[in-house]
Amino acid sequence: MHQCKLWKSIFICLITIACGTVAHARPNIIWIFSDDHAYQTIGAYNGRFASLDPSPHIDRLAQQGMRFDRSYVSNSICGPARATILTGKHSHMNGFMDNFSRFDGTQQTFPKLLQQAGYLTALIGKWHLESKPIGFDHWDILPDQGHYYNPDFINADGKYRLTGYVSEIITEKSIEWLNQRDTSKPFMLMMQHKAPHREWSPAPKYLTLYDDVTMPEPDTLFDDYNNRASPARNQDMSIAKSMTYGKDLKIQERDEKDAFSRRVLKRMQPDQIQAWNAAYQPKNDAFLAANLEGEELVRWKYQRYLKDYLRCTKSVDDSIGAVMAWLEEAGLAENTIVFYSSDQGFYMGEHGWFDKRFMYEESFRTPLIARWPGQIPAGSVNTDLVQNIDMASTFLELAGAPVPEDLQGISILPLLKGETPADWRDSLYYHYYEYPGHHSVRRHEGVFNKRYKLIRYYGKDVVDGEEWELFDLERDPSELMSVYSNPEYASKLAEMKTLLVDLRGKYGVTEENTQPIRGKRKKP
Ligand code: SGN
Ligand code: CA
Repeated sequence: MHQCKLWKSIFICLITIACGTVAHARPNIIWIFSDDHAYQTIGAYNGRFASLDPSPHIDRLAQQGMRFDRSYVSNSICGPARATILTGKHSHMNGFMDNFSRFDGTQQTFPKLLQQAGYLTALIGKWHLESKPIGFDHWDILPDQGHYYNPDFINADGKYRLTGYVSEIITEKSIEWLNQRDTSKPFMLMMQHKAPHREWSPAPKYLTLYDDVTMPEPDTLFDDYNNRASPARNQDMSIAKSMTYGKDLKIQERDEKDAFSRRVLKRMQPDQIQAWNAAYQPKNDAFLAANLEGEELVRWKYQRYLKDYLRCTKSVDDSIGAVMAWLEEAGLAENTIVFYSSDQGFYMGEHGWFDKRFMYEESFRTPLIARWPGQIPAGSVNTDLVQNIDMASTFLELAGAPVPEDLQGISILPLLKGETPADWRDSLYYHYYEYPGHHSVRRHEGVFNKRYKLIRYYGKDVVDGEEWELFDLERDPSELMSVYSNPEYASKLAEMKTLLVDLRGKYGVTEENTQPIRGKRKKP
């Protein structure tokens, strides 16, 4: 298999070199990645916000390309998702298991392999892997989480600050790099946005967008967490209890810990503060006068959260529009494959939550859309199980480069062409490690096969050290009723437990390699 792929790529190389078209035969790759972008909020995914037209440019990518409806992550949290994409391996194999980790940049990554294959590689925006990027001809990154307003960047020369809004700056930097790149080589650009990560600070021009709209609520905004294991109840990521007034909800009068001022306001310039206050103050005054309580208060928080979040994703969407316009103008729209994805999904009030981490659908799934005219059928939808471990193999195959045997994913190139191999995978493995940590989501692992999902919570603060859930997604798509103890599901449960053992074996999961290494890095 490996040898065959190697010969195929040598053959492609020889042909392209013989024709003198190295730069044009292989596609350019643009990986547009955002932070915490929930598929439910993307127009093309036809969720409850579609009528607001929240993402026209992302939707166009889907109209001209392929939308993946079963795209999942292997560990729903930022740094680990990014390390998985770079290495094509689950967290326990690449060593980056939670946001306390530090990426070992000496290991094999797909950008390094693309460089070896003659690609120019660039990384612009959020990185969040602590160590310096390796394998990029050009890199210009946000330190750690980055800031929305007047962000700092780090490049090979050091740290510096720019004035402006982060999504716009990342777009400008990407286009600037595209304009001055060495055009004799094909390129791979990772344009990685900070938005729409918490604390959801919108761009000045979108501060009042959606002011007149009422955001539709999810059915599970007031979930009671019955019929599930204890972690769903014991998390710290609810809109009702965990959202802060100052930083998250932008009510400066109730900013108990002065978090908003320290984190956001102190970086802003006078004109930015003025625009901010002009937009929020009247709405905040009305909120303070209303003295809301109970469910009404949760509903108000939900509205504020959703509006700010969608204002942030609007800037991400603009960025895609700008890059696509550049490609068109540069005559590269045909020979460039453009992907749009996010490091994981996010809760938009489902189960009463924000944040991610759980293996439940909203955070286990992540958007994935790809456009490559003439190669990917326009307007197509794929429902096969794909996972972020697959991207490295996909990029390498696209570049005609050898795909190392130790990658744990599978190239989705056949899927992109509309041809699902008969032996395509029918199940996925998941493992989340960051506990104790932000939002108090207990460690868990699980398996999923399109219909059934088995989750095993384990370790500290889990009842008796181990708790389980089994969901039948066909009957219970919102995952409100675990059937783990339901005798009707006894044989299904046995099958799923066997699947868990099998996938642990397949991916080399052991007790030893699933212990996160703590203490090497400051708190994220
Ligand atoms: C920060 C956020 C958390 C978030 C983590 C991880 N708190 O700590 O809400 O879960 O990042 O996010 S904040 O008050 O600092 O915004 S991740 O996307 O980087 O994994
Ligand atoms: Ca994230």
